[in-house]
Amino acid sequence: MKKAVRTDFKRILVTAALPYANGDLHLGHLAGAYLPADIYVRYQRLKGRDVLFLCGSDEHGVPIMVTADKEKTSPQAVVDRYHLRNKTAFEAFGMSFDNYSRTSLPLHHETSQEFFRLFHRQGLLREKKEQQLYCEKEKMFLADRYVEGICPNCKSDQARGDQCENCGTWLSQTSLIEPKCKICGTAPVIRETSHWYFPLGDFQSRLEAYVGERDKRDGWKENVLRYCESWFKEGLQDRAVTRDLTWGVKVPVEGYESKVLYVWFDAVLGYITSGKEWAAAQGTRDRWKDYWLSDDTKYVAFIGKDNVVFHCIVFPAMLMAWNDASISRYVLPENVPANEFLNFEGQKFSKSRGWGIDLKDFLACFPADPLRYTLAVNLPEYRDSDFYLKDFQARTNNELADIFGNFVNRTLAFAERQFANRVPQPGHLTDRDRAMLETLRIAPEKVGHHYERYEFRDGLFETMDLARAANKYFNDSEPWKTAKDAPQACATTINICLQIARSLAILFHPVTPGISEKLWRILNIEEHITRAGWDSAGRQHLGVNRPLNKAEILVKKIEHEEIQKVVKSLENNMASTEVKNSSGPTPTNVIKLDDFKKIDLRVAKVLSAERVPKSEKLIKIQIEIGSERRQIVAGIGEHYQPADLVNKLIVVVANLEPAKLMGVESQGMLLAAHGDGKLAIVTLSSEVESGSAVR
Ligand code: B3M
Ligand code: ZN
Repeated sequence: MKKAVRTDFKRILVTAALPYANGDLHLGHLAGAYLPADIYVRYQRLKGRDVLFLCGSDEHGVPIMVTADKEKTSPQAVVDRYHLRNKTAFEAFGMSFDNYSRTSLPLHHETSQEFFRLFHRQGLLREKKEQQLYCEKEKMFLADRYVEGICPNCKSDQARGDQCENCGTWLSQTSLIEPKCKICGTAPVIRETSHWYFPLGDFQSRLEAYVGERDKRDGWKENVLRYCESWFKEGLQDRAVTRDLTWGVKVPVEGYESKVLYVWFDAVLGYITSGKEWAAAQGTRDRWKDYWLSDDTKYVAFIGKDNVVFHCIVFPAMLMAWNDASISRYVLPENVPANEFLNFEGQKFSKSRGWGIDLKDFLACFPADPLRYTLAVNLPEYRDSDFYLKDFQARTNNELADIFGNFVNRTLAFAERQFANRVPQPGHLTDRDRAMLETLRIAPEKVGHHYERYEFRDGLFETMDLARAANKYFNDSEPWKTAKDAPQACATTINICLQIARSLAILFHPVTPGISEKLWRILNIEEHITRAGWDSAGRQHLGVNRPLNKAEILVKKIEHEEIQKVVKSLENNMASTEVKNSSGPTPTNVIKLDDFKKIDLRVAKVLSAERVPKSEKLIKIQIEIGSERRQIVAGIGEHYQPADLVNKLIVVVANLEPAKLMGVESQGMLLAAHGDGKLAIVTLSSEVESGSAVR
């Protein structure tokens, strides 16, 4: 069943996650939170709604301190640099924030301390003594990411003091196995310290009710609901909201002068600060309250999937706690449309491996709109998705240029040649004309229906479909023929096509604002496009005889060489990070070649395979390793059919101690790649003898 969306509100408040000012934005960030937020906001503004769109830099937290240590500079210098860079890149990308703030502002420190003070005064926060890791060499407690070690849950060796990125588990740092100080690499000791805790657990039932009710009212995304459910199922716990660090918002309580607020405590409040800063800059100091402190506001918080718990659970609980204790009442998110992740050319973006493209580098090569279009088509709305450079080129050339651009160019060329570059007077309407106008009439509603529901891919698809229909209408109407033998019919066709061009400018505006505004100028319309209004795209607005401006190519195609240039710079990036990485400190998880050689990897040929009875996962496989026969059992049954395996050349660990799986003996283990719920066994593509060694 389709879920409802809430429409009974006066204003819309939209926030997009505050990016850390600790690195450059890359394309993955844009697909997660920023582009969807911008499409939504631009659409709502076209609908004539009162929207406030806020963002800013998240400038606290340990990673920023680590960067500063590494560069032998101050955290402030680091955030100054990246704040400016990210703000500039966002502007070039066409983000239409009303304000882009930063959390190192004194105004923000005041906002955060106000929240903390109120909670503290109310007796809501609990002070606890606890054991923390302390580095005797650096003379400091190793909060959060200052410590790394082995995850007690999944055994990944890159778990950090607050979280294991591999399995997503929230960790208490003393549970890390073999912890090491991130700065000096030595093993820390345990020392006692005290911290303030927010009683998140006390809010569990209210939070569950909140999520359920908002979902009913505004149709939350399934992925977001699932994350919330799993948090609720585990049971919410008290969370420490202070840290033994020097960079951040000072804890406004006696005896805590040397501590700061936990970065997530202050970061979510950065949205509120951004509103305050905006209002002050407008000369209307209190106007932020119209949005933040009003029941008539619909608040939508756009984020990436890794931030769900903070926005659907922690932040609402903080706002509930504030509202319980104060006469001013903050609006809670009506919806938190979180996207999954975008990969780049089939792999995760990774700064350390130099994999991926920063926004500013990309925009140095290409304009923003084709990028916005390609990202919008591939948004990871329900599952992780991919950005491929080839796809970027194909989408730009075959869709944006060949469908939308081409339709507009042909129409304008006809208007210029046949009708002195004016909107011609239409004549009698044929069935085809009427059908086209009907398609046009319902288009804004169709696209808008999806945008209201945060279904941006579908909305864009409908938009491009209108351009497709328009191209077909142009072809079927054959104006190049009617120009000669039925000028009235030709005038009708071109009039309708010009009307559609105007409509397309409006309907594409949320995704490709630059292209739309260019088309708007060519159509010589004075009124600002946002004023024209979304719904007007269903009607014919261009008056007969209105003069048009000189046409220009609407969408420039992307040449193969331009793509190659990007591929080259990507390769250079990777090469230089490899050099950097290899000259850096020795990772703690290296093994000796001799250790590796102990593992006897062999090519094996699959002779036969069958499922282990009563198991969905296990497949029993008979293999041949040279002249030897063996049986192995592998947990690949959810990904492979036994028949798919026969005759495949696979790689097995031949000297693994035999084990029993569901009572069936396994004499070895096959190699398979695991990732994101997918699994692929390692197979050899060219013939090698079974029994060959793999090194
Ligand atoms: N800075 C994490 C991130 O950039 C964090 C978001 C804060 S939102 C208040 O993904
Ligand atoms: Zn883990």
